[in-house]
Amino acid sequence: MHVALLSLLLSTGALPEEKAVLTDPPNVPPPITRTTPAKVLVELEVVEKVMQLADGVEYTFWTYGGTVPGKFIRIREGDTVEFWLANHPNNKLPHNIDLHAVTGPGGGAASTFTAPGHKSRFTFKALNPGLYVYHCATAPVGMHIANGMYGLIYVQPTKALPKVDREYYVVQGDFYTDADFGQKGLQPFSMKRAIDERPSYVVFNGSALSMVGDRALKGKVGESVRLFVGNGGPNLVSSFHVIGEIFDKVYTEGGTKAQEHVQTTIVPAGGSAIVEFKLDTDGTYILVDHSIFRTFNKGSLGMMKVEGPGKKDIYSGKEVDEVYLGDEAVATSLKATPSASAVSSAKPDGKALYVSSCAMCHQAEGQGVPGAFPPLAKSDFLDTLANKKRGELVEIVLRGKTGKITVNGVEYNGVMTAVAGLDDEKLATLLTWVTSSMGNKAPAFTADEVKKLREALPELPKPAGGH
Ligand code: HEC
Ligand SMILES: [Cu+2]
Repeated sequence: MHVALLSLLLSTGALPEEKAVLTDPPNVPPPITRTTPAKVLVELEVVEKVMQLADGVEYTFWTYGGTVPGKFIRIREGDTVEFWLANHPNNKLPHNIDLHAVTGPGGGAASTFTAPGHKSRFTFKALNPGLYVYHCATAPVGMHIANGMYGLIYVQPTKALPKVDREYYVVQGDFYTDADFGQKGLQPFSMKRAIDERPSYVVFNGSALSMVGDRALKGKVGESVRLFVGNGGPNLVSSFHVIGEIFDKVYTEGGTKAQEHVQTTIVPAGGSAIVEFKLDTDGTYILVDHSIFRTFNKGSLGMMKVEGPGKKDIYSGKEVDEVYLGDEAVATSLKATPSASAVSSAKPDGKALYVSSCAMCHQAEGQGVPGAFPPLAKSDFLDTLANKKRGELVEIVLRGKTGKITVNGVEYNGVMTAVAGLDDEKLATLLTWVTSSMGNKAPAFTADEVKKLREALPELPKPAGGH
């Protein structure tokens, strides 16, 4: 660049601009090699979607970028970050982001509060190096985090850590469904279990299957590995351990000082750790939360497959197996995958429609969430609709509802977005179920009736121009 122009840029403080590389778990963006600060553009999109929580178990996750954890963000100490949060128009709820790497109120939460179909921007300067959690902080906060709204942002120190052969991204999270571990089908979130801190699933990278079989992390004998480990919680503290490895170094709590020769490191909810180890010999190494029932009964199990040549002087493998007649020897064997109690519950009926279209807000038993989502169970408001204003009930589902309402003596003022994907037949089945269960009572809906009620709805005003 022309010298005069360069000095002009420097004197006005203009930083070179670049777009951050974002990656899905278990991948980490490449190390940053520049040696001076930059203005970095980060664009993150919130996507609400159904994915596998365990074998045959589905769950409606709320994500940053379509994965749990959300995209890994890598920036450098001293960078200025222009941060965009987009909320996909098909989403049902507003969201925001609190990045623990941000110095400033709420970590960006208030500045990024974004409705579906909108995007927001704020800018921050990364003052402190380290590995930080980010998460949603929209009410009910616990519910947004429990549904998978977290990820890691690494602020690479000005003096970067030594280069390693492989870097991976692993984040633990606890999940709360009504049914216990392994119940097949789409499982709704349970507010009760979340408040009681009684998860049915504790998993790495959003699924009991995220790092097993073909998806196991890979390595080769002789290589060095760095894991960027986080814990989204919302509730549990992780005792992170790799069976068969010793961490040569742990940057505890995601800071910049290292402890050496560590077996198990604590990763607090909303916290992190950077662990490093060398792959000295071959085999399969198992990533676990050493609160071990979580691993064998709730899914917190990942694998790293390390390919040979093995080093017999470091680990021999089994050398002898002969008969021994001592006192009762108790053999225990570790199972490689959590056992799923396969109880099928695929019911293409009103209840299933309720679970997939309404329960994420109104909750599995229709009990609602205080201060956010009104109850549908024994709702006097719903009773009036179902028995006297059936057209309005159809309208609420098809067009959503906002504004102050009183349900069973309690006031709500929230936003229910329109529920998509229901034809007349499905809507009739759904409404029949909602209005005749959960303590409610009303005549059944037929597809014919729903069709008539729908056609009688007043024309929708044309949506206002784009934003
Ligand atoms: C994205 C969250 C969300 C989803 C999904 C949702 N609702 Fe709602 N619902 C709300 C909110 C918030 C209100 C309160 C709106 C207000 O304050 O005006 C509400 C209000 C209602 C009401 C009136 C109040 C009451 O409790 O009786 C009914 C009836 C209702 N919803 C039915 C449903 C049905 C049926 C479905 C599924 C087809 C559904 N909702 C899906 C959030 C949701
Ligand atoms: Cu959110």
